[in-house]
Amino acid sequence: MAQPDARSVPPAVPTDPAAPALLAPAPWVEERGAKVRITAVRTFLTAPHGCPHLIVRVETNDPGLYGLGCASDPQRTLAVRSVLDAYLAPLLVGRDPDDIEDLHRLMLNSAYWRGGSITGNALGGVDVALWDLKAKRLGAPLYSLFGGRVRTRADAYTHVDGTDAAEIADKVTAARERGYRHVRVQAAVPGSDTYGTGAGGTPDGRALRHRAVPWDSAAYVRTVPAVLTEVRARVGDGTELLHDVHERLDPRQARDFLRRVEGAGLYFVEDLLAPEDSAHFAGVRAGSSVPLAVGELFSDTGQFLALLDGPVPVIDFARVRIPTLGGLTPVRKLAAYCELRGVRLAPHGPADVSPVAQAATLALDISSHAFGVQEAAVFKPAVAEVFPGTVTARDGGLTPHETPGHGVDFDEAAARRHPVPEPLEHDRWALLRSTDGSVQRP
Ligand code: GCO
Ligand code: MG
Repeated sequence: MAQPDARSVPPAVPTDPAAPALLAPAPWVEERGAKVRITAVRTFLTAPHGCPHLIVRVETNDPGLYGLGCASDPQRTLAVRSVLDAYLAPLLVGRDPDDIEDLHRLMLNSAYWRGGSITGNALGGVDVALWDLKAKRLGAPLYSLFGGRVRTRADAYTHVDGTDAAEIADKVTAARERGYRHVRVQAAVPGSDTYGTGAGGTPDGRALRHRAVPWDSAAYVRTVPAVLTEVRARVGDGTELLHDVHERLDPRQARDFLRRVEGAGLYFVEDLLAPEDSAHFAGVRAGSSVPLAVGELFSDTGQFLALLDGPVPVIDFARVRIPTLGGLTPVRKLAAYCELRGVRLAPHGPADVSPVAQAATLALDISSHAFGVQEAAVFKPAVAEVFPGTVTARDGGLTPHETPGHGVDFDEAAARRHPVPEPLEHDRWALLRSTDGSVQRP
């Protein structure tokens, strides 16, 4: 039968499930006589935590068999959804969901041009759903497909922030009492915008149209290392303290920051440099013993290789974000390489990563020797209503479900009760300017 003209624009909604896939299935599928077929790839937008979550549901001709993935990119939600609805859904309908590697490469090639967070998150959403589906078919928890457990739980870190060392130290102590051994500390800087200290919106939750104060790198470098060092003095050595620079320093300022913060004994400093300045990690690293974590802004696993290769890796932790990197399929390969290179995983996981993605990440955490620590979102109560099975940290750790799949479900009716805000606030990171008026990396 003649294949439809490959130049025809794919429908925005899945084609008739009984129709053959747009392009010929893999050669072996017919011989295998596989019975399960993808009948739809559906996308859902919901915001029970306030930030938009984009969920992918891969459905099959077995009504009870479906997989769930997360394609959440708060900055480009509608673009990612369009890639899924207009391009990936029609490509996948009619195919056998079993051959995840084949389908991942098929989806990647279908875009032709590589990379970017929009493509990454769209592929990532489908990929996690396919792994969830496969595990459900096999009746096994997802981590079991990755070789089983290597640890009982994934150590997690929580966030605290404040204006002075005394206040922050009290919050660190409170986090310890909740069982966390790892705590990320962010400190406000008088007269400067700062990341992670609640300056992201107005008191009534409206999106900022501009930042009230500019970012002042010099003030940040003068202030924050001293606060972190005093927090360490107050809380003692029993707690792992982390800090996120959030890509706001240039290489010179980064070297100065590390010199000043040596005495705080940090577990890691995150995003010390912007991705565009990654070539400077080797030089920055040479002058300091402070552990470095980077990667949440990377949309291709290849961006890590420059930091992992060479005589000695120039980072200590890979901050992988599974949706953005295209799902578990590529990230599992990166995790294996990290293990070989002695670099630890510190997967990204604030509240703008949905509980579906968190559960998928947890399957990797629990089965990889490279795992180090997991960022753990503290979700609002409504999240568990939309995502039954949401994993929450207990005593500073996360434990995966033993049920088949990643263990998190999706309640469509509940999701509709928590619609995404209109218009979608997506330019929070474009509003920041530095003291000289130039646009500041967020
Ligand atoms: C982190 C990250 C987040 C990002 C957010 C962007 O370390 O958790 O830096 O806070 O800013 O995920 O959408
Ligand atoms: Mg970060």
